[in-house]
Amino acid sequence: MKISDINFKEIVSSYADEFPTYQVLDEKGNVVDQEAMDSVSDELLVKMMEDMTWNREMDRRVILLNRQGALINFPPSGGQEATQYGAMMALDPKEDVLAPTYRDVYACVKLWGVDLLQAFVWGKGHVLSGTYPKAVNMYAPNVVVGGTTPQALGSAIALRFRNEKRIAFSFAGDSSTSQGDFYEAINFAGAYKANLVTVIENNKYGISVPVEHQTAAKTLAQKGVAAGIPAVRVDGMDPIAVYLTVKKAREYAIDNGPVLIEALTYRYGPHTMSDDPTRYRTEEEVNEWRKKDPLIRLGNYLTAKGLWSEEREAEIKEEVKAEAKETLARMAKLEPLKVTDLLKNMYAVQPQNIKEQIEIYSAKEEN
Ligand SMILES: Cc1ncc(C[n+]2csc(CCOP(=O)(O)OP(=O)(O)O)c2C)c(N)n1
Ligand SMILES: [Mg+2]
Repeated sequence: MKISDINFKEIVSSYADEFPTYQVLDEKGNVVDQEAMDSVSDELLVKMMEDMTWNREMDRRVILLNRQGALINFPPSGGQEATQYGAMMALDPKEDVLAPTYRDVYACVKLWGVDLLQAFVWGKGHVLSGTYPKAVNMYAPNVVVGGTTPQALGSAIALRFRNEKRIAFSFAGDSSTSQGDFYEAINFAGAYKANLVTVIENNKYGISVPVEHQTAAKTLAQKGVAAGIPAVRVDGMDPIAVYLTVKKAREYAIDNGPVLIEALTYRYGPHTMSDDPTRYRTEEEVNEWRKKDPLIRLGNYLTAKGLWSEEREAEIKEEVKAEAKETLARMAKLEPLKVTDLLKNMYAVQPQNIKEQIEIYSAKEEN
């Protein structure tokens, strides 16, 4: 090759071409990859539909409860269910270690053994929200942007060293990929062949900042190239495509090392309840994404097969209503949080300064 052959424009555009977007069900619910579809049981698809319906309704209810002041600081996940449920259903909750973000809390309730009460008090910063039984293999949902992948990496390296046949999995927002922590994590993961799978939930925004303002990279998947790890892009509104891609990645990661998956998705609601998305995105854009909705897509497919109905959907909505009501009643019975509760839950082995603080606050709380 000669220096005169160098074409910078071609080089940079070729990166994006490397990453086509995989899909199994198109926006109307038509199968575009029959072989992939045949590998998934009806039973699993119905469960997927039920769980995503649960999430969508719970999301709606929790938004209402926020507006009534019963719950605070909630990051809605409506729109992102295909990515969250597709990915987590491909994991093994008894074996795999999960590092979720704040937006994945409700999927952890449905699929990972977290109590709904823990999700309800999570926004209040209650210690209960981050203290799980040993059987729940997960880190507390992380608010630190870029924080989940380094956490999962630690577990993933340990799993490789011990030659265990399971993985550590992290979700990461698109903004995570603009943080140094994320690059460091995937770089180390590659070097140590860590049993790590990371799904980037690319919902196009970090609060109000669009992806195009965060990076010049045309895809986020291409960030895996520099780490020397395989990366793919998947339609994050297609739960089956996400499920099968993560399943395949999990198998690969156990034998070989890390995989990075960029899922193209969208959040319909605000970033959190204190955000006004109309200030940075148009109604047309939201409506375009709503057309890609995972519930409509999978619902159409399952209805055509006689496996889904409006009655079933209504039943689930009623269940959610009852579950939320019962959990609010449990929440009302919780003792108010004390400073010592926070201090006592900070370390497994308490350092001297924390012990001293516990003593000081215990005395105050007794009065
Ligand atoms: C290290 C760090 N910087 C800034 C913030 C404030 N913050 C909270 S969420 C958020 C945007 C995250 O966007 P993204 O990673 O795309 O996830 P999404 O909210 O879209 O799910 C920011 C900047 C934070 N929590 N942590
Ligand atoms: Mg985002």
